[in-house]
Amino acid sequence: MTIRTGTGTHARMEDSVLSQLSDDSLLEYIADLSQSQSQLDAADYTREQYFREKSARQQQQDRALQEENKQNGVPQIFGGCAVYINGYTKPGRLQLHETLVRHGGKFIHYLSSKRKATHIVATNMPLKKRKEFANYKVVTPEWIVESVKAGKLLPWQSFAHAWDDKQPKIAVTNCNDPNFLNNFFQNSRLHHLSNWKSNLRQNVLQLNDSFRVPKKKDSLTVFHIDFDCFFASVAALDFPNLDIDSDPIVVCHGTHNSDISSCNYAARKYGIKNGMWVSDAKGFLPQGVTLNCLPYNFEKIEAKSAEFYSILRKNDFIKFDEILPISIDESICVKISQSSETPNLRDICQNLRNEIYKSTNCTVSIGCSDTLIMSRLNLKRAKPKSSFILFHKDVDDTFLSNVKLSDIPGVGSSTISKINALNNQEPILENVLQLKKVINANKSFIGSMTATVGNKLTKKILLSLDGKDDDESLKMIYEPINFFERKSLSIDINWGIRFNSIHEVDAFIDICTKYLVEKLNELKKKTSQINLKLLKRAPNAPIEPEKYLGCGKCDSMNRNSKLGIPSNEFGFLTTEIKHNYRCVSCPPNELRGISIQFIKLVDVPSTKDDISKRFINFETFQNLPNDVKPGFVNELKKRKIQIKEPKVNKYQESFLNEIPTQLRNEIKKDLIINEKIKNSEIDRIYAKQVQRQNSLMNSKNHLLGNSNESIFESIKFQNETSFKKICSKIIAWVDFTVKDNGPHPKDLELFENYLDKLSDSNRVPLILRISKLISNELNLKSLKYSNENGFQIWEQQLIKTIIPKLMKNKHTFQTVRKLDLEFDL
Ligand code: DCP
Ligand code: MG
Ligand code: MG
Repeated sequence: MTIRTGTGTHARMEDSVLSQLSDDSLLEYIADLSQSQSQLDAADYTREQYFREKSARQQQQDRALQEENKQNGVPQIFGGCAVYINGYTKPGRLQLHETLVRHGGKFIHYLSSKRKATHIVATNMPLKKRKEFANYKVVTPEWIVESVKAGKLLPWQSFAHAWDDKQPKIAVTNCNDPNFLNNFFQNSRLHHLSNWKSNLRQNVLQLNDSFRVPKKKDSLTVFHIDFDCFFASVAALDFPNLDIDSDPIVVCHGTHNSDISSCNYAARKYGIKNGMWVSDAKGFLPQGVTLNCLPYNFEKIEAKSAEFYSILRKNDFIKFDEILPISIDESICVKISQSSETPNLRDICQNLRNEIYKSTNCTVSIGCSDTLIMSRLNLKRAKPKSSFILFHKDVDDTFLSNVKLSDIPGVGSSTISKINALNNQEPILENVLQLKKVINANKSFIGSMTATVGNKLTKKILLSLDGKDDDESLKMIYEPINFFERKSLSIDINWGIRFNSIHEVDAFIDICTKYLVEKLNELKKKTSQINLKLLKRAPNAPIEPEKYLGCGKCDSMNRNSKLGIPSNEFGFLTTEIKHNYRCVSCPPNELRGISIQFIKLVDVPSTKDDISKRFINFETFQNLPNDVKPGFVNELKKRKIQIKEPKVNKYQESFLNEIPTQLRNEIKKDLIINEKIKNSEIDRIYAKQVQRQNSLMNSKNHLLGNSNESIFESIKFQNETSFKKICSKIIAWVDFTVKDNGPHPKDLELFENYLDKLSDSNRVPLILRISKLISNELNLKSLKYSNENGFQIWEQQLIKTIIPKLMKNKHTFQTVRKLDLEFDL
């Protein structure tokens, strides 16, 4: 049978239509065509026409069916949806078609540019099709089935194909793409959270005028206010069909291998928790209950949060003295209590909650008390959609029995298991009341707790049993500016990291550093410490983890460097980080995550101070050892530090004028030196450098036994004490004995003795040095003598005796290697 294809461009378009057909529809088409062939005016009838006619016929039938169902009161939940069904589906195409039409949807016969489908339904989605359908909402047939069951249109995202799990949905998936970082940030909730938090905190610092910081003697009322399942509530606003109170809703990037950032209380009812994987969460639901997976709406989240904070600042019920930002969805508000009035806290909480709901359409819960810890515990108790008020003096056993140990801030699973171990696991302590009883029954328990979890935490836990705060937590209230000040800055990427070469890693480090330096400059800060944290694929983990471009199971490695002086210079910082990368052993292709932290931020002095400090005295420079001068000249130029003589200040000037010239010059010199020590950065760099060199020298001397201060004696071998000479002797010895029957057993015994002494006194690098020398020597001789008895004895000696001595002292070996000692032998 031949099928007419028309001509020219027309024909090409038709081919594209054909290629979109599933096997079923193609067969259907051929059958149809052959049946009606006799009726056709063969010359004009093209596939295009055929489909148009068939489609029109079909739509007519569909409309009739739809109308009938509508009359019978079948809910028209798919109104506005135009659905194309691709390929083999389960349930089958006909059944889906009918279900869809009965419930108000439009069935699209074939895809063309003219006829836009709103959704594509498919059970399987081969790679080629994924690309082709990249701009469509592609769902599994369950979307239709489950929506009908639920009697309402469920969000398509919950049924999107698993390949939607790529975290950033935009096509930039390569960490070597210059836009990668922006893309990652746009889609990373953790990045958003940390950014929002720091902006909120920055605002606190700026708004400090409108604050009234309480004094220690003031009595306080603390309101801890937090949105209920914040991301989920905000996301649900875009899906009016869903009921936040009864439909299980989660917010995540995909429908399978992605984690849940927020789940609503209807989902929590089944055991689902924030942070779980979607695929795991689905397993918690009984049959017939659908998990609604909604996408992030970062813009809306930010807007809702802004409304929230604005109501806290301005409302008709209470003027807070402090509004402390804990996070995007959470604030601690403090009111200094006036003894003259007793406010109706219940009303205040209720009014605040109403007001926030009116404005944001999302609910908050409030914990209210006279201490921080109690307001936090009350908040837990209040959740969701309510408030709870209890002052610390009213804490009773019933309340404590409802507080889990993990509810106390700073108490995590490790602390809990330590405490349980102290109690011999009998009974397992779950709530705070149980702990209180153990402590009351056994006064020595506090001592044991202090010894295992530390003094600070023990104190904090004991205080919270009485609903009281520790001093550390109270700093938030009494020193808010200091508390909320930015103390570190970081970038953390654990998705999409795939490198092939060190150059790619370096380029990426440049991008990250540039980002951090921009932030530093915005904050007008410098960093004095850098930490590089890497995630390296765990040895047993697959090359590609389940989560698309995720980090999978990893080992984490860390490298910290304290900078001699705080810096905000891109070149300097990025070099330091690249150096750190080279210090940890992680090949580029094993890297799965990079995190860079700038720790201990310090203020950049105002420009005026800065300039006055940016000089170095000529004498200081002159006094530097000649070999370090050129290096410093470059460094000074780079930092725009000038070499010049500082002026003596006015007071000093008038004092100096009073004394005889000779003496005056002496004193002036002294003053200048002192001034320079106080002011110039270079002295500190220099002092650091000298200190570092000295400590290297000391280690080296110690190892070689050269130093007078070394507590170890130099070790003798063959009546030699100089390590250099000992090495020469060993080489000569090897050289002489590889050729025939090998070293004399007696000599070997003495040699081994010497190695043991080195090892026992932690001089492992020297053993390393010796083993390298012998190994080199054997390599050189291998061509000629590898069959000789002597050669083989030496080889065995190296592998069985010398190298094991290195491993015996593995710890020292590694530490010393880190020092990177060079022996000039
Ligand atoms: N969030 C996140 N990842 C985290 C912590 C928080 O994505 N590791 C987001 C999602 C949350 C929002 O921040 O919705 C607020 O965090 P909460 O801890 O307040 O959690 P919820 O508001 O979701 O729930 P709850 O009702 O328990 O406050
Ligand atoms: Mg919350
Ligand atoms: Mg919160």
